[in-house]
Amino acid sequence: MAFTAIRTALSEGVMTITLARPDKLNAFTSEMHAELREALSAAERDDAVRCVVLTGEGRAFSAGQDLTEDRLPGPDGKADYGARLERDYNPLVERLYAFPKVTIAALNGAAVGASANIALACDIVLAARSAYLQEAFARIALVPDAGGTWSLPRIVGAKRALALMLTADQIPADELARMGLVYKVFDDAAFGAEVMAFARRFASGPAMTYDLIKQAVRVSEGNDLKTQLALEANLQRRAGASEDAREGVLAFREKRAPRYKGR
Ligand code: T3D
Repeated sequence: MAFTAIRTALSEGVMTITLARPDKLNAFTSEMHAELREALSAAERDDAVRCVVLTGEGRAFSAGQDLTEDRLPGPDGKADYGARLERDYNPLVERLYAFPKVTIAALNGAAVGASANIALACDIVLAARSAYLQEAFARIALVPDAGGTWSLPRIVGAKRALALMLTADQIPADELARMGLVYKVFDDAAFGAEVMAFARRFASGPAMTYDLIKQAVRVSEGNDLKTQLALEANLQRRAGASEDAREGVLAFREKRAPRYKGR
């Protein structure tokens, strides 16, 4: 499929998906959603892809939903603000949470509205120092969506999440890192190279184990300790039986770097 609203590039096991409507700060359209679905399916299918980086072209990661795009009609034929969420955003967010490979949101610039929350649905968020995140919804009298009311309180606590969502303030990258929303901040000039260097480690890592780690953390919020301990034992059984686990221990004993195959 030829893409127009995004670009994809595969390099050394890292699939970079770039939101590519820079003139409109990479605001999401139906077309962008469709292309992103296609790109994520391709990344999931392709064994050569070990890690997916989602980023934006130009000065923004993405400014959220394209506010000039017509709303989808509801059953009564009137504009229905929930319809696009149900059709496009909710499946995307669920898909990112369940994605079997490591996902990284690389915030090259502003991450606003739904796009801020799409970034938070990725496993790891990296940011350029000039980037900011803005739960901008209340400024246009809308409710945070794309999973923000679920993810933000879990990451920063309910009080801080409410402050971010009620004020709709722009939060700079260094502060995002202090809050735990961003894992690492890199200087703007080195951002692209730093993101690739960071992502490449997952390309040579134990892919199946990463998926199991993600599964464990994904369900931990809803589990009590006993259930989670039992799950860990099961997942460890699976990880321990993998070729990669044998290779990991062997490489340790032989004092060399492991050569993982992802199985
Ligand atoms: O269907 C539904 O609407 C429900 C779903 C909602 C989900 C959401 O994501 S709601 C939140 C939507 N996003 C926003 O409210 C952010 C809107 N944008 C802004 O507030 C500002 O653009 C920024 C603070 C992000 C950046 O400001 P600034 O001054 O750096 O840039 P700018 O000049 O405002 O924007 C540059 C261009 O991008 C400009 O186009 P132009 O005039 O040069 O042709 C601007 O209109 C365009 N742009 C920015 N954001 C959007 C957008 N175009 C369409 N949709 C946008 N969201």
